[in-house]
Amino acid sequence: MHPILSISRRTRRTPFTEKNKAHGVSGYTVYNRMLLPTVFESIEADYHHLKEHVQVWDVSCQRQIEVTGPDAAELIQMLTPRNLAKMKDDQCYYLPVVDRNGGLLNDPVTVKHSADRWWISIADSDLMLWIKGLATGRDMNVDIFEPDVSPLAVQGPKSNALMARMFGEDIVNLKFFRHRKVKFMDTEFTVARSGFSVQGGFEIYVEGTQYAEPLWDALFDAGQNLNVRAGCPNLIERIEGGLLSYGNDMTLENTPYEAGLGRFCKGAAADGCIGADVLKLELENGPKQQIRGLKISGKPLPSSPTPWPITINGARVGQVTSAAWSPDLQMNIGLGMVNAAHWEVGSEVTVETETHGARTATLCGLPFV
Ligand code: THG
Repeated sequence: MHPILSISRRTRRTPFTEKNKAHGVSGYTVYNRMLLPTVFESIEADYHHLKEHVQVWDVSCQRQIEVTGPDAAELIQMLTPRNLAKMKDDQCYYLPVVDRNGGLLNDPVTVKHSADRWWISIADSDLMLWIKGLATGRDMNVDIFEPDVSPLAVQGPKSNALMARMFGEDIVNLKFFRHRKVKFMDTEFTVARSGFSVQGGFEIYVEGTQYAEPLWDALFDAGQNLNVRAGCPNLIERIEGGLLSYGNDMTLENTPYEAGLGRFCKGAAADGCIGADVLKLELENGPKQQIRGLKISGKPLPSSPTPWPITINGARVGQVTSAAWSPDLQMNIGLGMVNAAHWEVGSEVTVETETHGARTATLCGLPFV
């Protein structure tokens, strides 16, 4: 028997929950204490559709933390080793956020509206408490709160076509990780070119609940002959694309260098962010382990909530944290942390699955596609 997950008021619904149901959602997870769809038809069918057409995703669980006030820019820079000095008011940045040990607290997308108004679009951890604590401890002049904003992603190769029909041709000129305002009915929304797939697309930051269902319906009306469907972040597609999931592929136990996010940490020491000295040392000495892709042999493997040990001659050298069968690559692909002594791309390792025995695997770089 499969036990069910009981949902109560503590698990927040979203402004799109009824729409997901109407469009056949068949699996959910909980993310930032909010519902996040994981499956509609099947993970494989959803995957093929995402790579060919266009999908509308309820990613309301990517909650925003709004930071406003004269000290906002200074506070945000304290959070991250990524240098924000050149960030423009219409940019989004992917930001590693670390503690004093260099451990990852979250990996949000940050939306800069102006020097004194930011949204931090968080992954699954209680980052607002950390930020409020810092601001309190340093007596900074800022307001920090979770606004009523629910991101709706439009992802897939036909996302340009759908967004152009909705908001006018000029929207296709929006560059990667830039944002602008678009009009809808008698309101306007921030739209960015971003999203948790590598198929291309947009994220609409829907403010309030009043316009959520009308916006959803308008997208489906406009996308009818584009074969638009309701969808969600897809496990297979995001592994192929090398997109990491906080809490799965990296946790507080990992540094940004271990997670392969070193390219987002330039200037860490110079900017004196929290954890800068630890990260500087790690940059000099190299991390003790690092994320790798794994090509795992044999028949399709199910995904597992428990990491699979990676071994060489019986000795543990790492663990697989996400895995799936890729229909397009016709192999099992995975993401895992591997110790420095064994992390060379091309190395042969063994993956000890829980239910399907030991499989040979080869380490590779990311992304897969
Ligand atoms: N969109 C928004 N908020 C989010 C996510 C999102 N918050 C939670 C979670 N997803 C954060 N994680 C990621 C991980 C990767 C990317 C975005 C969010 C991503 N990475 C690209 C890459 O690694 O190739 C590009 C990064 C860059 O060049 O800046 O897009 O999806 N709003």
